[in-house]
Amino acid sequence: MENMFSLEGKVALVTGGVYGIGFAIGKALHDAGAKVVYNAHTEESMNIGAENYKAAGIDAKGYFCDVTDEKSVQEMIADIEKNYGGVDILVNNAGIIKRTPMTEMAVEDFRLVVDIDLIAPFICAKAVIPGMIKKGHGKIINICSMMSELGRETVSAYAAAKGGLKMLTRNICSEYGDANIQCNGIGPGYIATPQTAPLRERQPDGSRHPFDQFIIAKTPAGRWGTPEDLMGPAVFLASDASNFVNGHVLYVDGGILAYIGKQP
Ligand code: NAP
Ligand code: GCO
Repeated sequence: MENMFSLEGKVALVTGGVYGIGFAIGKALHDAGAKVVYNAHTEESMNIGAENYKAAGIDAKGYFCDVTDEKSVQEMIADIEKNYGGVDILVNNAGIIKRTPMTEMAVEDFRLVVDIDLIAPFICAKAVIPGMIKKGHGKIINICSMMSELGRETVSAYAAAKGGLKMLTRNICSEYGDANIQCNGIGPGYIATPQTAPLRERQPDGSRHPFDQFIIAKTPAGRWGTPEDLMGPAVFLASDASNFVNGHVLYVDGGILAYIGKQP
């Protein structure tokens, strides 16, 4: 059983894997035996990534690369192939959110969210699939969201992109399943990371943010998730243990999607 979860000899690329969910997944894949490679698109994030992996005692390789830039992604993948033998596991983690009511949202902002959260996973998957076909195996994990299923005020672009990412996941499965490539999603619930920090800010009187209270009440587990909650599911979907799981989104949400909510 233990060997089914081993990633020994595998190379894993985690996009934007410098902190938050991406870093926790990078660490999990390393702990399971993989060589971890990540990318960042700013000097600051490159430095944070280098410090975080060093502090965790992990010899990870960082690339300076914006996931929306196809040429830069292709160059990164070619370098990984040359120096580490190609990508066995791709985790499309890099992502952003903009919280703006739809009728006030600039089309440029909507496009930017779709560019990073949907088109970049296409660019990265397109870049690694030929190498995976040659190897005879591959795992692609797309980091989806509650918003792959649900809407809410202010997140139209994010929900459109993450809903699209769920369908890109199913389509990669449909198109490349016969090449022994498994493409699945992880749909994290509400996870405490910099992305959600504004939703957890304390109020001037010291009380919890109303959204924070709402999420605690809406989550059967009664708490926010942590990046560490995603480590086991990521190893499962990256390993041989999930070889017949394809086109699936594994929601790791403390039960949010199962729950209608408390009676007022
Ligand atoms: P985060 O803390 O904001 O981290 C996102 C990472 O993506 C950062 O390292 C960021 O780098 C990087 N990134 C953004 N644009 C990029 C680009 N163009 N090229 C390369 N890297 C880029 O977010 P997180 O909460 O860990 O979220 C990680 C993923 O999980 C995202 O896809 C997010 O949508 C998804 N997710 C999060 C939650 C949650 O509750 N936190 C729930 C469901 C899904 P910079 O900081 O340098 O921009
Ligand atoms: C929001 C949140 C979310 C989460 C996450 C939920 O404003 O509603 O930021 O969308 O980050 O993706 O799964």
